[in-house]
Amino acid sequence: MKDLRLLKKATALFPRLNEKEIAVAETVSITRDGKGIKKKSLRDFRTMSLKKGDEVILDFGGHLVGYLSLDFKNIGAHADAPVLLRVRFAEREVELFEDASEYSGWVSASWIQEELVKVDVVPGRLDFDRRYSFRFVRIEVMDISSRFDLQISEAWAKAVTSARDTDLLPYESADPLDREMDKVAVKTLKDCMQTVFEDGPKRDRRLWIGDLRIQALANYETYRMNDMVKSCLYLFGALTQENGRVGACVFLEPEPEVDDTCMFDYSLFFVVILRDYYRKTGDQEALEDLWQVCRRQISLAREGLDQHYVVKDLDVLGWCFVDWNLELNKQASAQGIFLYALEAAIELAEQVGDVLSEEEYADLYNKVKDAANTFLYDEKMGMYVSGKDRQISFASQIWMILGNAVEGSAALRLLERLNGCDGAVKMVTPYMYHNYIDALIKLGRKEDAHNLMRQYWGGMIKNGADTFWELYNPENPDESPYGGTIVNSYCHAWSCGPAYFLRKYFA
Ligand code: RAM
Repeated sequence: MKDLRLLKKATALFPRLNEKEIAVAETVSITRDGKGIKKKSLRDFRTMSLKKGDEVILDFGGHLVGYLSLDFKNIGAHADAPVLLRVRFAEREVELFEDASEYSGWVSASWIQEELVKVDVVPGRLDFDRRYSFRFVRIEVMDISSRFDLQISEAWAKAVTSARDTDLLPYESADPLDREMDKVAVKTLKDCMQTVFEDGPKRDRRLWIGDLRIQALANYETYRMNDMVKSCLYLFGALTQENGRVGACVFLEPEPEVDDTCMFDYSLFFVVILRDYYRKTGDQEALEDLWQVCRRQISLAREGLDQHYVVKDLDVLGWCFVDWNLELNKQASAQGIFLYALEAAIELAEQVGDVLSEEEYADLYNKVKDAANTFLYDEKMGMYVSGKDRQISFASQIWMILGNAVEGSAALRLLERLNGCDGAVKMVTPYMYHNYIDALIKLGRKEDAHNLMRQYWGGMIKNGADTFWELYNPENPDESPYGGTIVNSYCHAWSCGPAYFLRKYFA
């Protein structure tokens, strides 16, 4: 379904992209042995004379999203044949050690940031048309005539983002790690801020709703580009699926269009994002324009309940996202997320003056909450269970806490039991860790939240992150669920939460 009126409002609010030229910081060599990856400074690339088989690695000194340009010169005879180059772009050094031809994961290999290019005219310039997300560029001379050598006489990148540094609110802290976490989180957010809030500028380069929820929160504490949040909300609201469901993500090109992926939790987050946006801005126009979309999400989620008001568990892969963990059963998390979204819907119903919906949702909330505590709570274990195998997971407990199925000291005791429960299915993404931090803060366990943030996001920093990653397993930092780090995203929106938490709760 396309609502052209809403779509027009969405596109009218698209931000302008700002460009900045970035110079190469260093020419480096990057090697790996049993002890890890070593980066060494080399003499400047502009002085190198490259023959067949030679290579050069440029370090731009920090993560950027944009377009690379190279100037070339020939040394020796007039160029009598094209130069064949392989150019690889990497957000982290580790990606440079992977061979794209060996990649066989399930995410399309076309995401791999690598190009084979022919340079026909030397001396001349090569401007890359495709936008890349990178810090390192490795250029290999695959073939060149023996009558001349290649010199890269200049290299620079045009970085693009819609975030404006001048708008960034200051953050102060006496603690160096907190400052660093904030800096890296802000940079993550900034590089994901393009025409829309992208999930990752390397992959998937589009607007996903789960990521948007966290980006919007971080944005309110940093760049405050609230119209950009509004634009994204209108995009989702304008481009729903056939039955009116908000899709999990939206494409912009060639025309704005909703994806056919839908997820129980992601559709509901539309309501939550609008509530957060409304709290920040008091934008009555947006609330009135988008209220019916919210109502539809609630009624679709309601159709997913059984006769006892329990979310029906489904066997369909990806029916509800929650976390990138294929082992995880999503039922109890979905129940908690429904409660969480219902609370937002009740608040919005009141603001928009829809008394009937407000009453209906309050009643539904109580029923879904009772159902959670009657059918999804195991008295003996003292924990929420999910699915027919009664799985216990961090995600289930966290979402029940965030949805207020359990509160106060009872919720604190639940968390204690959870931490003592060896078999509980763990969290695998910064996205789910974000929700855990949120739950800890909600229960007044600020110090624990802070420590965990320092451990988890601080762990990425220790591993050299200058933007935060899509996935991080402290026990195996280079893990990839996709079959190779070359398709992992190392600047990923849902990881930017520390900028929100630190500024809002720890400043
Ligand atoms: C990943 C995306 C995005 C996330 C979805 C569910 O592929 O990168 O961040 O929201 O999956």
